[in-house]
Amino acid sequence: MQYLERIPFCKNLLAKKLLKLMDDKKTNLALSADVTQSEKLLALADTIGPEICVLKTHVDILEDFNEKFLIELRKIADKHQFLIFEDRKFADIGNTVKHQYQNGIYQIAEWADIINAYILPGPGIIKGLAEVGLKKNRGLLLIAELSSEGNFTDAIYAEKTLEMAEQFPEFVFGFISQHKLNDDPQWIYMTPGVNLATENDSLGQQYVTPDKAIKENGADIIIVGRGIIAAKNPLDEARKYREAGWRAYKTLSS
Ligand code: S5P
Repeated sequence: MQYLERIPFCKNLLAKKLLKLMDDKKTNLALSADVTQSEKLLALADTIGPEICVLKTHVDILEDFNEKFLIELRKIADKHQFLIFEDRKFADIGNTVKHQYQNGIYQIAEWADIINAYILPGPGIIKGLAEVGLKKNRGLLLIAELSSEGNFTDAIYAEKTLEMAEQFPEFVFGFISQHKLNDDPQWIYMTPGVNLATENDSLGQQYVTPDKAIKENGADIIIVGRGIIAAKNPLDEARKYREAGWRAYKTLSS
């Protein structure tokens, strides 16, 4: 199905917005902007912004995090029309994640459209995050499968994650996964561990190509980090991934 055809099936409002902007901008590329300086992150967001549907952050790796940075990032996101995904991977009980989401130094709920979480603590984690995020029209991705070697996210774990998502479709709108879990058009699958040039790193990361992620494994959005940000010319590289991702989607949906 094409992105626009899936919109009526989504119960989460942000998912509708995301599918619409992917179609408008003609991109299914997410940039993982894993840098440690805020100026560098802002420069990447501004340069690569026109190429992407989502910018993924790890805000806790910034050495110079400050409020001005957040205001600037939000401005750039609005200018280039992409969503911000803070890859916080929440994993605690409901009451704790609620605070981690809305309080502390980062106040993630104030600026991140998308967050993600593990189901390990049970449904309370989703309820806690939803108490904060639903009224702000945010969305949650559940981590169903990891890309790294030796991980514990087997088929049973992924199936349990899907079952949990089905209980909270107003807030959960998809998965971080390596494979599509079923054909329900409301779920958006985001796949990290994508690289055109290499198959792994020295710390267990495992990569597939955009083509494999989308055509064989059913990803909707490819998440690319070092494949773009470590390149000599990140913008040129981002365009390559964008083109590869879009071509794969078009082949499948036409
Ligand atoms: O299974 C996963 C889940 C995530 S969110 N594997 C991952 O690599 N990630 C994240 O995607 C990881 O935290 C990093 O930010 C990004 C991959 O970066 P790359 O440089 O390896 O492309």
